[in-house]
Amino acid sequence: RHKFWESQPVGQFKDAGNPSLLEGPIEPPTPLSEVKQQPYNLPGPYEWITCDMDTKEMCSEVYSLLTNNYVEDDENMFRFNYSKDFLQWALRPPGYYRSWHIGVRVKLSKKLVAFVTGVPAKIRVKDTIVDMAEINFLCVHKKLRSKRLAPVMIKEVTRRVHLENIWQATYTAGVVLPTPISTCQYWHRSLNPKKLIDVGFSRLGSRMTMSRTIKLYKLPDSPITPGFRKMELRDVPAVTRLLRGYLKQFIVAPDFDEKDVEHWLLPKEDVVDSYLVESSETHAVTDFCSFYTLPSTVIGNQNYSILKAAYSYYNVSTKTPLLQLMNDALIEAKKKGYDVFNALNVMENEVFLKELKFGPGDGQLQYYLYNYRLNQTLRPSDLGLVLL
Ligand code: NHW
Ligand code: EN5
Repeated sequence: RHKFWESQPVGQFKDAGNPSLLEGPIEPPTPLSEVKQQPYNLPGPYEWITCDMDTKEMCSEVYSLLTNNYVEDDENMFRFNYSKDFLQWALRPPGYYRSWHIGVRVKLSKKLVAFVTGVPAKIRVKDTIVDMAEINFLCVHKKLRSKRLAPVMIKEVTRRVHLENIWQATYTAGVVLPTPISTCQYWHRSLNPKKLIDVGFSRLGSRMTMSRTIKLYKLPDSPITPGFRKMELRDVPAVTRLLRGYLKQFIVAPDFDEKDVEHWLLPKEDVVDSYLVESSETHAVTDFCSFYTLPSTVIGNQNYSILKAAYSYYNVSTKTPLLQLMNDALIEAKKKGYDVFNALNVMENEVFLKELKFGPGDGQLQYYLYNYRLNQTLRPSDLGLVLL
């Protein structure tokens, strides 16, 4: 069934629930001198490149490959359209390795035809903080699909991660592979219902008119919570404390320091938005919410070419009810012109999804660990991790 994945150090379907298998690394690290020093072989016409994401030219090439060939929904109506600024942000966090930004070109034409990336992250699994790679943006050009290029891409990124003495990874995918640590559901909150219906993202409910639908999803013009404002650089220490305290309760979560919070959560226009609640009395930061911007190309529509989507990222409530905090996030996203606000049922998100009129999507997201065994499937609410 899974010729490639059956050969990899990942939990296998046949091992599910076998208590004699211990939690933790599946294979021990090998001495660095034993890591393969040469890249894996590619079919003759292709060559490996390391992508320098500092340059506009490289960013543009990657952007074009992904914009035309990356993830689509199951009916091929929408395709993720990560912006160049987003890619630069996603791929250059603190401590990133340029060697983990891997491309494949056609030797003759120099055309970029495949891509995969890793970025380093400290991920806590239960009580253990593990140095990992977060693997993302695996993409093979549509014309080169089903030629077993993906396993070569995965083996090559694995090799380059090993060369940095890192032996575990985490990744998410829409497809089921051996074997998910958790299966999560996408939920969607309409902000611009008329456009969503026009492009086929959502459907007019039965016994609903367009004007009733628009009214149903109406939001106030500005946030309701006193002290709600955009996060600033000076807030990094307080937000780091708040977030670290919050993420402790989850079984799998990132271990963020101040440098990470500055990178991942300080607002960056059209990439990541973060808000907090500052107490008027103590000036303490009591609550936090954030979302990232990931538009999708609308594949065959006469009227619209882009769907502007916000994705719920990290949220923490200690004083403001999470419901009210997220309602304020929806209001900000609406003000900024987003068409839809998406969220996974991870962390405590279940408490606001239905109440704030999110509806379940047709997509799921599987979470995975590489070379790390967990003896239980986790509930989405056990996950404190959001990958881009
Ligand atoms: S998930 C998004 C992945 N990208 C897309 O869906 C874009 C559109 N699709 C494509 O570009 C986020 C191609 O269809 C891809 C597959 C490239 C997906 N993950 O070349 P073949 C990520 O980026 C397996 C892992 O013939 P293809 C996370 C498949 O099961 N494996 O297929 C990435 C089969 O193996 P099997 C996937 O369609 C995590 C084999 O690939 C996969 O031309 C990567 C077939 O290869 C997926 N999303 O290309 C793992 N989709 O055993 C990182 C298919 O079943 C692991 N496959 O025979 C950790 C590494 C680091 C470790 C460090 C210690
Ligand atoms: C790793 N970082 O399927 C990323 N999206 O539900 C890779 N559906 O947008 C992970 N099919 O349900 C990839 N509208 C996994 C996701 C791939 C993309 C994907 C789904 C998630 C999605 C939409 C559009 C469906 C179009 C037809 C959807 C319904 C919305 C409706 C709004 C009103 C209330 C009820 C729900």
